[in-house]
Amino acid sequence: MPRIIHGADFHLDSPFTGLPPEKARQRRRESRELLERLGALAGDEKAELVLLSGDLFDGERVYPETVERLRSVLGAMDCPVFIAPGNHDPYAPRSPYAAGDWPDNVHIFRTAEIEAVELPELHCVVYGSAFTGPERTDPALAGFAAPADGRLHLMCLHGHMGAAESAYGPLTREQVAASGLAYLALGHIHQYSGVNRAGDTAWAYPGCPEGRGFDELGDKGVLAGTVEKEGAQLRFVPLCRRRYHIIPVDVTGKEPRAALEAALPETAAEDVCRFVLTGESGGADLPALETAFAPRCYALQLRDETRPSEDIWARAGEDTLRGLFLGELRRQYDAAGDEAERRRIALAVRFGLSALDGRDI
Ligand SMILES: [Mn+2]
Repeated sequence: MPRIIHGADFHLDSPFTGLPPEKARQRRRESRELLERLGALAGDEKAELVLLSGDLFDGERVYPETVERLRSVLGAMDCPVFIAPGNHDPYAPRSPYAAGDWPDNVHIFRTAEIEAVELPELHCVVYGSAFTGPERTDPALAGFAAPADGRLHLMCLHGHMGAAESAYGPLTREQVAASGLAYLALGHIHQYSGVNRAGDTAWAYPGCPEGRGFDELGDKGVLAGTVEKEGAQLRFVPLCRRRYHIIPVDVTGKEPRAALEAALPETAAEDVCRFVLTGESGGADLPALETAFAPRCYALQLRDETRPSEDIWARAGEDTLRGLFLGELRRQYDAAGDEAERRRIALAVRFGLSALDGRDI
């Protein structure tokens, strides 16, 4: 019943293009610090096996100090470590995996063909295979079946579960169910999948341990726990330095500033927050909100997706320039084909009314 840690998709040296350059640099630095947190976790958990399922690097651009740090953190772990390269860090003659000296306890799978490594002290066999280029369309698990020999059979793999036609390591539930594995440690999907079962085989994606954009939200981390033939007792352990949040804020009948204040996450100062104003409003002053809340968040985005409150149209019937303007835009608003167009028209109403009132827009 080995104690394991399963991680994947570190994407070290990601460019963090969604942030200002200085913050992007800081985020790259911080994402390397993830490795120290992983090393500490392996110690705390007394891990007997660490499975890393690919995409540890983000692509061609890998800084030498990042590789050095990965080597030294993994080498300091008191247990075998397995790496199954993925589509962003394929095993190739020029990849960091092929260069320099990797510590003795680190095993890197190098071929598309499945390799087995026996760990007699754990009564266990760890299998794995590698992407050797940015795509792989061969079904790695097709025809694979670990023997029912009383040992615990685990596999570390980068691949796309439930996608028979994927260009990123197609895997089907049927193949997993027929694998004879106790646990299939997957990488590729950046969202934690929960621990699932196909037949007698447990499988999971831990997701990436650090969000890099608004498509990678909330807590991110790795899995830790034990694996036995009867199943995997793994828990999600957050390891991320910062989180991305998309926070809808309904401002109907509220003062936007107070509504935002109430919706501010506890960890906002550490996190990247996007507030999306929804509901009905007479128009929120985004620059003022930005000034008020930017210092409260590590990074802040504001989106106004509110619709005009009913009273904004109140004078649409008037026989004045304002009445004509509102009447025409109300007609367009009601005929609009989608939400984006309605938002555009709502914005035009606000600008128009401000101009008619001589207010600053
Ligand atoms: Mn990935």
